Amino acid sequence: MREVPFSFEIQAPDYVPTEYDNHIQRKLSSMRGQYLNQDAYGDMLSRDDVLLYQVYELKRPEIEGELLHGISIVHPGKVGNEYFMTKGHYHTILETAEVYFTLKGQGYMVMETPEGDSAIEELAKGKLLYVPPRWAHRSVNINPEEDLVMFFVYPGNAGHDYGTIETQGFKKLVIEKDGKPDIVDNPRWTQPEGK
Ligand code: S6P
Ligand code: ZN
Repeated sequence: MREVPFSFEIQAPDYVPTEYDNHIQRKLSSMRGQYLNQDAYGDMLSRDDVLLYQVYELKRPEIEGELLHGISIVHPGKVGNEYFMTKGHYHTILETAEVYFTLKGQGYMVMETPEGDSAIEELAKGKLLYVPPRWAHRSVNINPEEDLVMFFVYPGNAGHDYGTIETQGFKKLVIEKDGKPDIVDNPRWTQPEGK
């Protein structure tokens, strides 16, 4: 791993970085239990294990002081009426933030805290989103035609905690209603204990 400054390019139209170390491809089968409409999920999976999103990461030491960074690409589509989205996670070290800069497409970042606070911010080309420490985050692509492409950067020691979200999802869901995105309560979600 290089210990000298380096640079690379992230260019339209596909925004795949000219340098990367890991290429993660998350398919429908890795999202079991995440979409509200389980029948639609099962039907879709029986036809094809669709590619939902991809992440290109540059490898850096996972220690305080380093910055992990790369590109995430969420493809367009829906499971039932719920848009394609990332799994979503808390950082293992809760007190670590993250920055997302949208390069292409349209979507929402769905966020919440362990105390049950919830927030949703629009993602659109040219917009920068700051996700403060303690906020779990999931990106959702609401454009039926286009990829949602974002550059992200976060502390090297942050780590990923997927378990909490896998268990109960996020408090809010982004679904399509009458041809438009709509934000609704997740009926599976419950207030965290003692909050
Ligand atoms: C990592 C950062 C992104 C996500 C990516 C995929 O902290 O938030 O790189 O990993 O957007 O989402 P997920 O929830 O599958 O890791
Ligand atoms: Zn993150």
